[in-house]
Amino acid sequence: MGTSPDSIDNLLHESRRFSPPPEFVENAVATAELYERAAADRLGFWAEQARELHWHTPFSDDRVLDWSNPPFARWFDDGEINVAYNCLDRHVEAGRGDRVALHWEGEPGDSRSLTYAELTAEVKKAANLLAGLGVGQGDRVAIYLPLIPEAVIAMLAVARLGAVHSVVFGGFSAESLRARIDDADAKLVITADGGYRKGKVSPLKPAVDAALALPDADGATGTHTVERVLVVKRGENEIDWTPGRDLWWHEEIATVDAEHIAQAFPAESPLFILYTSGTTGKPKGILHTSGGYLTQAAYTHRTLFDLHPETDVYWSTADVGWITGHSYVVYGPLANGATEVIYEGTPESPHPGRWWEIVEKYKVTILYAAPTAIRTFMKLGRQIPQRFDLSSLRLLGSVGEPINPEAWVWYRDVIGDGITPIVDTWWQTETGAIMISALPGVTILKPGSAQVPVPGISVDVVDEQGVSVGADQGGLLVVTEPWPSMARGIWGDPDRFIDTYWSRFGPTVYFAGDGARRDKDGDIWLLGRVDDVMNVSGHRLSTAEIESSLVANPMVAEAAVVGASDETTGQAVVAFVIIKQSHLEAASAEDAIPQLRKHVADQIGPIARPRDIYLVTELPKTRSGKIMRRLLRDVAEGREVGDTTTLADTTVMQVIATTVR
Ligand code: 6R9
Repeated sequence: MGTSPDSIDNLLHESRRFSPPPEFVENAVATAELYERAAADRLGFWAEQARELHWHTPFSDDRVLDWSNPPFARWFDDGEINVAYNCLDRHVEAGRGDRVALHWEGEPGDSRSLTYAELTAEVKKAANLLAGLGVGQGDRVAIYLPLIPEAVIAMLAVARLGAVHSVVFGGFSAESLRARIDDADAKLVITADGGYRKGKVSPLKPAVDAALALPDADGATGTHTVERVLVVKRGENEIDWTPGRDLWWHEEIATVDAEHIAQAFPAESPLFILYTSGTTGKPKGILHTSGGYLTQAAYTHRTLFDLHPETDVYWSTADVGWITGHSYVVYGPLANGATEVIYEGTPESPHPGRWWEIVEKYKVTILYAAPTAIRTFMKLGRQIPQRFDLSSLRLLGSVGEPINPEAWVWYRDVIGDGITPIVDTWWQTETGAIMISALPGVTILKPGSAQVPVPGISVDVVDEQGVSVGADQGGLLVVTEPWPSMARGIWGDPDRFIDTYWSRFGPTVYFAGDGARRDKDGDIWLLGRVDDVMNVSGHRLSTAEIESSLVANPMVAEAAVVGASDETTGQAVVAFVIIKQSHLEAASAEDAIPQLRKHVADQIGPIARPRDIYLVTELPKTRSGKIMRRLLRDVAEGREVGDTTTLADTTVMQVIATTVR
């Protein structure tokens, strides 16, 4: 089956354009000149970005990139660096120790702010604590924590020692946690008794106990690699204790030395492993290293979020269990000396205005969130954010999925007061940092399009043969030149790394797995994962385009589209739609469904008209906000629903399955 969505013209007829406000342009960090510099001397440009960091041992000009053994790149490889030093001590030594690094907000409303000096002191102690437990260069540490300051402290302490962290989402099951511990041979697990989610304490330590009690692949118990479990007290929930193995963080940290000198590590030292939940098969442990990763995380954070660290208050709503939490909660912002907000809980706890209350409280200026959250707020209605003072916001970001033009415009109008630029940032766990995004203050924005590669990055949209497609054509997104924050492999499985990403179009072309279209201006529109592309009577349709069309209808808050097998058309379009609160009474299901089918046919073409539309109240999503279309496809095809363990709310599928049957 073909995979590129290339057959229907004008699928996206979005013509709205937004220029940056003049005051924004005047003070913008990014300038159009960045493109020229990067194009004139790509490696020189990246070396310049890398030199914004502190190098214990500078790298040589002729060692910027070693690409002699693709796809295993080496960047700045004779340089030595300490990632945590760059995020902490450097700012304190430069006299910025009194600046707030973290404003942490707990879900129940407790809060704690740490300056750079305080955060540095905490990380030094934590590094001594971990070193005392035998953690050293190259050792793997699993982190299974809620979003509390200790999550950031633990990650930086591991990095400071040249060890490797593997952060596992607090929402993952004991089985998933154990699989990740085993794959990485972690010797230490850092967890909490529990954390707050949706107004309740959600236990974590019991899942660690259960994970470590599970039999290994050969059926044997007690064979795991974990020597110690370090437990942060947060939820105050009852937990079991294994003496000799389990240790309280607060007790141990009280006994260690406060001073710790950061050592230099080679630029290519592993920094972290992060597992991506593939649709099938064993999760992939994506490996990132130090110097190149930090270079691109910091550079993109500074330029794409227009960071003015003295005055901005930045908030990325991502959890640290997601790549966005690594690059744009921990490493990018802290390397840049930003003041940022981190929030433990869910957007609706204890009330649906919680996020906007936090924006008002901390006078957040830059907000980075996922389209799924934006659509949820659209569903609830603009009167909720309008109750809060959001006038501090001056830049908005989006990540995780294509943002439908309607959601984009709503975000700008309602949250951004009709003036803030929006950066729609495309990237992946594997790319480590943002790859495609508008430059705020430079690019004229198009709602729904991620637009242009970041200066220094080279991407293309190609057909099945790897040939660049023309204007207004769809195809597959590829990255054609190596980049500093690229994954260095899949942990323990170099062949799978090559097979998955570097074999389809040759050993130096990165296949991202996303469909994309380039419009007449050369701007890139992401069309969703290639496996989300449908083939209806030989026409290739993208789930993202039909979803955007549905969301553009005033009745619709959210939509998920899947291709279900169909005897006559090969696949048929099946849509799951959430109707906005304000339209629920007005529209009866009998009226809404035919209207929406017609709407899609009118907007895109009769071929895209959904065969079935189901009205639902929730969609199945992962904790990073991605709709799990695989599960909806199971429902649409009348199958038993598959593995739901990575869903944020595992009950959603039962509700949907009942609605449909
Ligand atoms: C950062 C992150 C990667 C996949 C990626 C793509 C989708 C992310 C997007 C986007 C369209 C954007 N994606 N950002 N699609 N526009 N701005 O999400 O990493 O969890 O590894 O997911 O997410 O499909 O391939 P990760």
